[in-house]
Amino acid sequence: KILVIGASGQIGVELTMALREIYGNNNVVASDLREENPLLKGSGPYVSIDVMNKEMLHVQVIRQGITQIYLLAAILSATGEKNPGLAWHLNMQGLLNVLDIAREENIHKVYWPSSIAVFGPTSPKQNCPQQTIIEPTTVYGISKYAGEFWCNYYHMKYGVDVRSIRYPGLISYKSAPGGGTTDYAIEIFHDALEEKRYVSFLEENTYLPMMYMPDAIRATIELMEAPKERISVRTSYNVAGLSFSPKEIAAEIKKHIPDFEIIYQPDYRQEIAGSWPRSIDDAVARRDWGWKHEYDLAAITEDMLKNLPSVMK
Ligand code: VAH
Repeated sequence: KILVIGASGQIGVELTMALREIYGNNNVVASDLREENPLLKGSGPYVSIDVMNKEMLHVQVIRQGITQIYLLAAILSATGEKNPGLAWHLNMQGLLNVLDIAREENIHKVYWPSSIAVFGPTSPKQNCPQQTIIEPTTVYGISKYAGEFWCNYYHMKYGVDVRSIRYPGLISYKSAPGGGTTDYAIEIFHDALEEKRYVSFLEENTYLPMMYMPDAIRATIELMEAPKERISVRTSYNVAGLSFSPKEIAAEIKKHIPDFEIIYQPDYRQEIAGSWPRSIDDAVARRDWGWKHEYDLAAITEDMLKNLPSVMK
């Protein structure tokens, strides 16, 4: 039985839906601090869990007969810079609670996302490799990089089969984003449809590694289903989708909404975005477990503009 912690979040909702599709609704227990997301209501078990309450989490893992844990709960980059202490505490302690319970209860597999946010200004900007200089300059990046080493430690010392992916910015329409710097690439679609105008908090040529949610969900499942002998990285895998700038995504939207306009008013998130690579080298994930992304900017734009209206009403 699988437990998804953070099942009401941007990734959690879609990951829970995908896992239920594969393993059966009642074999995937959704949990969050917040209430159950409407898209999940009625499709399977839901329990309220605070990942910071280790004892309660431990009880639920035993009571629900959990054998796999997906930990999605975290405070993202932009929110994290406004609440450094809380971001560090939740992101770090939440992971340590899960890793400890996984060791004690012999949980078969654990999934925990890292992020391209681990890379800092001293990392290569283009095709940033799996192993390179990594000096994060955001609390979120620091917590994710430290978490990667804890995952590697629990695998090395206790044999916990924990696997991880460094997600790029994720674009989706089914559930709201969670306070990230890359959220502009989601907000732009909402505003294009509602107002035909978007005020971008990043400068026009800020290239960032991005990925459409269907690709990210598929990457997660493919990694978790890969034979353990294929897994050579027990910190976290680079995976790449595409890279684009606010200027480029705006131009793509204009192909569908000709009078759409964008203006640029960079804020504190510009510095965060500027510290990250422009593109990622995912050769190791491709070699180890056959990763390959599918959605390009044209396909993402078309799918977002087609599906967002039905979600926004
Ligand atoms: C954020 N969406 O912006 C997340 C992600 C690479 C970015 O980690 O914080």
